[in-house]
Amino acid sequence: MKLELYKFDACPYCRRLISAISRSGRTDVELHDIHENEADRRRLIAVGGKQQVPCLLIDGKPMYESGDIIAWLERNPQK
Ligand SMILES: N[C@@H](CCC(=O)N[C@@H](CS)C(=O)NCC(=O)O)C(=O)O
Repeated sequence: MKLELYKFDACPYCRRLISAISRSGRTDVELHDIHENEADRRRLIAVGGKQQVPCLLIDGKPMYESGDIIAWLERNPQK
């Protein structure tokens, strides 16, 4: 399963989420900073329909809302 997290550093929701990922020890979430990479910003809008972060692409399918993302990651631990 491919997991791609779209974020930017100043976003408090992103920071909370990335801390949770780090604490969990999982290493399967690829990070994409939309303030550092214009292609990533465009892809987020193209796939998700809006620029809001954090957004987790789960095999290319967007999930917004940090609380929902944290809950999904907890339900789907790294294999
Ligand atoms: N309820 C959302 C809030 C996310 C949010 O407000 N993200 C801000 C950045 S901190 C955002 O992407 N705003 C739109 C923008 O910057 O264009 C969550 O918990 O994920």
